[in-house]
Amino acid sequence: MRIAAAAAFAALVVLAPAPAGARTSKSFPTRVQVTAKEFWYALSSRSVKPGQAVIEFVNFGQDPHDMRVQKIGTAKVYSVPTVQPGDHYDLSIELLPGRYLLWCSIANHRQLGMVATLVVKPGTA
Ligand SMILES: [Cu+2]
Repeated sequence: MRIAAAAAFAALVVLAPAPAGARTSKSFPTRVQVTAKEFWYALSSRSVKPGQAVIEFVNFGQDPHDMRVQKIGTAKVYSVPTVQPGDHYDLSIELLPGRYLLWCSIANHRQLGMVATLVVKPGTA
């Protein structure tokens, strides 16, 4: 009886539907963490592979910060809204091969150093 129940449970687990929004398969989104502080950005990886990614923006500073993300040579700009100190925000993004510029759009933070480059290239972990 217990074995049968365990088997039934295992079957349920196997048959459980994928979470809503999950893509077809095996590939999990790449995660990159951007740490923001006065006045710089630090990236957990300087280069990542193309594809679906989550850029986790974390404000370790004492002032509010935000982030703009733009693939160099293209017009589209992704936005992380203003994040308060100690808070974070996950930006889902489809990364294409190339270079992305990241910067804070608040006041003159970009000029003060809150800018970074993320390289996206095939073959990167
Ligand atoms: Cu800022």
